[in-house]
Amino acid sequence: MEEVKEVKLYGTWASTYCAMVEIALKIKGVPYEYVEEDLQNKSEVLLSLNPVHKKVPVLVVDGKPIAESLVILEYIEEKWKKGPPLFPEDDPYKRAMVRFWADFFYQKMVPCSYAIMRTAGEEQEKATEEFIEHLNTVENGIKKDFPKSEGPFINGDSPGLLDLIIGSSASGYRVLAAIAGKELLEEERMPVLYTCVSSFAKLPVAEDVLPPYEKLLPRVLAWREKALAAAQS
Ligand SMILES: N[C@@H](CCC(=O)N[C@@H](CS)C(=O)NCC(=O)O)C(=O)O
Repeated sequence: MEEVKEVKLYGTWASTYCAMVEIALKIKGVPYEYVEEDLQNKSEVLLSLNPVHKKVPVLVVDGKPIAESLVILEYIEEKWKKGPPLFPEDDPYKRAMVRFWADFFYQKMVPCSYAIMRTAGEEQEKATEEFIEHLNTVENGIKKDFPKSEGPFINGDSPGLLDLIIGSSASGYRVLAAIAGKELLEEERMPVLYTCVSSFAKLPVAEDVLPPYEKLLPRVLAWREKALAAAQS
């Protein structure tokens, strides 16, 4: 394989998607340069690297850009095979289940979390109940599909793709809970997810990257104010 000369990650500090990618690079031991983007004033470079979605994260490897966090994570796994594996290596069925639950996170949980952040009253209560239901679905699904997981992570004793995806929202679940006024990720009711998220957040590679709750909360509250005002106008 050709040797990689330059890896650049365009991101923004409050983004779960960017955190997943940055932590994956750290897990794999890939040296990279991080470029912080201001999403209110996107750089021309970002717009040229991701002209389709105009979003972060974008990973640029020797000048070639890759967008969309899940696509990037799979690329990282394939490109840097020598680092710790992000997918179960022994079983195509397990790899399919990793992809299934990753897709569930993106298709079901993310839209629901946005609904909690930008609504109030009954609408927000409904979104909150739906989010808790999704967490329970993932908890039960993970127990069924990865029953012999040893260690705190869904992937075993080291974090894999699902741990990255679910664990990178560690502060995000707390922020959502604060906004919804209701506990979401409860240790007693969801021990597998709770252990995955709390163990992930304590990893040195994650601690360096994940936004602290105290910094994330005001950012999300400001975004929420704007979204609520826009909905009323
Ligand atoms: N599906 C994309 C979502 C990325 C995304 O939503 N990024 C946000 C930051 S969290 C963004 O760049 N927003 C800018 C915009 O919407 O204009 C992924 O998985 O990478």
